[in-house]
Amino acid sequence: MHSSQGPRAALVAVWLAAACITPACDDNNSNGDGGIEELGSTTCPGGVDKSVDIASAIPLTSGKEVQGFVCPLRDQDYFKVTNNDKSLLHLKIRQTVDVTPVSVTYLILDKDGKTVGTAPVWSGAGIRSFDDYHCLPAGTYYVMVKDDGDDGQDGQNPYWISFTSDTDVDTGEPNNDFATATAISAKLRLGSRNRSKLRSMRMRLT
Ligand SMILES: [Ca+2]
Ligand SMILES: [Ca+2]
Repeated sequence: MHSSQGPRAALVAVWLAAACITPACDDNNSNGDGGIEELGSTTCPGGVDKSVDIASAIPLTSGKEVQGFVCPLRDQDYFKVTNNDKSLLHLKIRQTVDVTPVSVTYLILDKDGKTVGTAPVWSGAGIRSFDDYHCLPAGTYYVMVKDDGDDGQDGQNPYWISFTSDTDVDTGEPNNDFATATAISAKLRLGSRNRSKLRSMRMRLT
């Protein structure tokens, strides 16, 4: 009896030991940070950042360009930016090479993680580079940089990101959204030149 319990107890002990050493699902992995301790320098020689969410966002200083890497796979990098009152968030993100598995793209999130801005669809050739304005109320925002498609990583070739708050020179403001759209009449107005053209067309037709 004791002899039959012995092997069973041993099996349970082995199973428990295996369960303990099996790596658990790690939130950091799903957020793109493979864990700086988990990856060697050969995978991401540029380094693995610890920016994985809004709370760990890297603060950017206006006008100062900062380097980042999309590595490891599904890496997401968060940057904290501040938009001043009555201004446009001017965002620049550029890659340094065109032959790379990574195609950078970005989202702009508010403090609650809601998407309030997106990168335009990239249709250009060559090195990917964004230089875009986003009309946003004054406040703090988070730019999340990632690979478009989440299927590329590049630990050798960085991207660069910078921002400024630029004054909006549009004299027609405010008309930035549906609520403040400028109403225009659907009535067709013909100038004197067009009226005479219309008369001559009518004469030729009759
Ligand atoms: Ca990164
Ligand atoms: Ca990251």
